Amino acid sequence: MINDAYTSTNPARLDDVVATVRPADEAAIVAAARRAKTAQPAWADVPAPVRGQVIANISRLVEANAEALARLVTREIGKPVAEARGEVQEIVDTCQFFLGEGRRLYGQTIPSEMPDKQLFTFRTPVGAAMIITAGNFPVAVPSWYLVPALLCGNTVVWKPALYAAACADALAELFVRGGLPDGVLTVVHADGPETFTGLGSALEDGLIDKVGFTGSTEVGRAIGELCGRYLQTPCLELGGKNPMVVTEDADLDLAVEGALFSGFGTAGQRCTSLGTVIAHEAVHDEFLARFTAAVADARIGDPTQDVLYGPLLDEKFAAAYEKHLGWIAPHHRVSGQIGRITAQNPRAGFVGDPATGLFYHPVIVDGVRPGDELFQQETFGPIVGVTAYRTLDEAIELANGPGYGLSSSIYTTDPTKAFTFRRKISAGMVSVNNSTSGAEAHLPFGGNGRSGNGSRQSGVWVLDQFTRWQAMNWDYSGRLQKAQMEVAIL
Ligand code: UN1
Repeated sequence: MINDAYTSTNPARLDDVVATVRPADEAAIVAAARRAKTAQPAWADVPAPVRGQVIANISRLVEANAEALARLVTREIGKPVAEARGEVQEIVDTCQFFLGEGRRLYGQTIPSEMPDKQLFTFRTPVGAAMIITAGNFPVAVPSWYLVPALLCGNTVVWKPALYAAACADALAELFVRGGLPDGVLTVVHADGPETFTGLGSALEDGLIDKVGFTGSTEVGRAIGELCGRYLQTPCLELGGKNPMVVTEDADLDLAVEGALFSGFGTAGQRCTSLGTVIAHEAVHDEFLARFTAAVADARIGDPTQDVLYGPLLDEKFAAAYEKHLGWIAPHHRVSGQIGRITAQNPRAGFVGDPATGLFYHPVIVDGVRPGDELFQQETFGPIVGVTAYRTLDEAIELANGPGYGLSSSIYTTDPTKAFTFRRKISAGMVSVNNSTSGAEAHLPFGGNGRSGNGSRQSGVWVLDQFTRWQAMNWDYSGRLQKAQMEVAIL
């Protein structure tokens, strides 16, 4: 497999080849790691404000090339162009946040328990990082790693998803043009098995000091185990089964809008996509009726047009999603058609020609229960479960049930319910009267349980992923003062 070229195709027009790459073997991955490790000390010697200037250059270049990059995202992974533009904006937002951090990267001065002695803390770069990313956000989510990692003085080997190879190359080119010296950022295109063995060898040889991974819980667990062997804590951003609670006092139209966007936007292929709506029994039927009507009205199809969603990411994701459709059980109530949109299984008002790409019907499944796979597992496709609850405690128990813990949301006009939900939900992110997806780029992003290992990306919090705290003490008393042994109590 590794010597075969990989072709990345447009999922909306499968005969459109976007890129052809030759996946790297294990030795090439180790060589890239060695290159990053070798380049790192000189990059760390560049003053942080100057590294911040490079991030500023990157930001300007991304802005100047925003439309072309957004169009490429749409072409390579089928994301509707309005969303793709938002994704590119998310890179700019990330750069804007961190370019100023180059002039901060604050440490602390701390009093000593002894006279004539001063304590300090410094943030030090971790070293060489290997960043492995999914292709559903082929440029924004990688930038969440690359920008802070580079700003903090680390070098990076970036292994993007093969099906998003062209987007990765385009983004990396803008980064390098922004002023990164040779070896500071290397893109490696590789299949999963070679990435895993290559990473293992690089860790064994001491060439990689930090791993960042965004992808499935299953692969994240394997990477976590591998890193643990080398006493490393990777940054793991994994799946989600994100719940939305709709209380009896909620604004139902707002809740429907949120469910439509986070359940079916991006064809449900965000880690923050809505998994299950948990609606109070008093509003369940009304919510379901309005939600079903909104979905029936939605435009789906050609992602270069104004559509709610386009195709699934690639053939592999489409095949996996078809298996997940098999989780629909006899006790479920399904509205509308299911499966691939074809001439035999058409959708009224479909935009474009369904035969050209990987287009799927939106599916609402009412009556999901905790015993169902559909209730417990991430589906990564345009399918949303609905269930009813009686008490808020029951709703929260249902919301926590699957054991993920990335994003969550509650629609309510009652602040007590909102704050109770915030306190009792096990999730890294909580929205009130807003959808589960669409996190802003300067808040901590990450999850609990099956969604990750507690690491947080974005904002100042990610600095703790890409720097280590170094403590320093400076004794200017001219004698040996011993901590804990000579504190004078007045
Ligand atoms: C992902 O799907 O990996 O919050 C990230 C959101 C986006 C990021 C999703 N800003 O929906």
